[in-house]
Amino acid sequence: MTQRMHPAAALGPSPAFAEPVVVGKPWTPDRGRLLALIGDVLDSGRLSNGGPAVTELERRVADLHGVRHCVAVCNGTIALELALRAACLTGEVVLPSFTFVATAHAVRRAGLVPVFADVDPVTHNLDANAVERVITARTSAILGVHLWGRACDVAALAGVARRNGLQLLFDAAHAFGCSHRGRMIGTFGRAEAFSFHATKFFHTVEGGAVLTDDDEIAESVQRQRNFGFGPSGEALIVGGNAKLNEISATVGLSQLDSLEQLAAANRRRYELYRQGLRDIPGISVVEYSLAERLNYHYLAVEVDPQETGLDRDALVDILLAENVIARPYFSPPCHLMPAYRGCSTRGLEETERLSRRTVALPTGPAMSADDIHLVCDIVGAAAELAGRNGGPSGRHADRKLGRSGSFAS
Ligand code: T4K
Repeated sequence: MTQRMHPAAALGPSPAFAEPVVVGKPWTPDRGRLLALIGDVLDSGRLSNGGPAVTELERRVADLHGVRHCVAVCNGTIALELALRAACLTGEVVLPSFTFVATAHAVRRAGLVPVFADVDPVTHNLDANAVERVITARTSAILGVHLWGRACDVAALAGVARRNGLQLLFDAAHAFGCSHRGRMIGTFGRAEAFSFHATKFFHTVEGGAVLTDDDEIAESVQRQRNFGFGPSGEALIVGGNAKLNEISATVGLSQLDSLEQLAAANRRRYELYRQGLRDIPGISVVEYSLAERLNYHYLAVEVDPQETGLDRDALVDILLAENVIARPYFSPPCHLMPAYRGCSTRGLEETERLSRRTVALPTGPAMSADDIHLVCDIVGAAAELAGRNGGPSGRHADRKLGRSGSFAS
């Protein structure tokens, strides 16, 4: 636990936080109960291959999201890849570049060609007009990403898909327990893929799932995850091993009753950040629609270098020196990573702008109110000093502030 300090002290020679505070610190509700449940799994002797914990997890996650099928797998990247394969796509898939690179990897790993379309500057999600501009005769699907747990413009994307004869799928890695217009994310498009990674709102340490109302997709993902086996035990297709194990499923089950409590705790932290950052010029916290069910798991902030006086990377460095490990998500965007050299880089202006400006700050139950006040104080003091020293460029601000993170006088 951190002692709250005056920002001037926080930006002094020693870091404001004695220990690093991170984005995505894994959460489990009750360690004693969890360890007892894991003990039961070990005692049962059934550790994998579709045991009772995975089956129960699938049923409860499907019920929670109001969807016919939840097929649990070993991680979110594979969930997406298997969903894309199950949809029998060909050629090109349109997706955002402003996402975690796993989205693009899943497309490539499924033998498809990723074509990046720009995102909306306000929602950070795929811009339906930009999608329409990159569709060709080879396009077979649109893959939206509900970034930060905020839903894509599902209706607009569905319209584009319908007009062009395309399938629509979603990467819902950030959106567990979130709704869109009162309907749970997980029920849109032909299928949605979730990540249950340790850093996510709901986790199974590693894990993921495909949620779908489509029986064919569910059956295909079930086969693909288990060596292609059909009901007879013979391999009907060339499958792999993408199974979730019983201990991971148990970690997930231990959280399911506490998700509302966690979302409420995250929301309180979101409000504290909003208040604490409200008066700092050029710093804006992503907005959530309070009418929706949300997990408030990501505290994403945009930094306007002209107004703030320092750029996102300079701010990340200053926070780092204070032991605040902020994450410049998603930077670089997928299309600028070496793995995607050769993909079209045109028309991605908003993506590139956001990837220079956006940063995720630590939140979640491990962050106390005092911790959040302190992070806000650091951001405020950094912006104030950068503003006083007059430089909108990160490098300029950096010189003024000192690379060590303590402010040079
Ligand atoms: N689609 C989207 C939109 C995604 O965001 C992701 C994953 C996927 C698909 C793929 O799902 P998975 O295949 O991962 O299930 C992290 C996560 O590893 C990744 O799951 C997540 N998105 C992404 C946004 O963040 P990195 O490379 O930033 O991870 P890392 O190890 O640097 O950790 C991030 C932070 O979490 C650090 O501040 C440290 C903290 N952390 C992490 C772990 C694993 C902990 O405190 N404890 C831990 O055990 O990717």
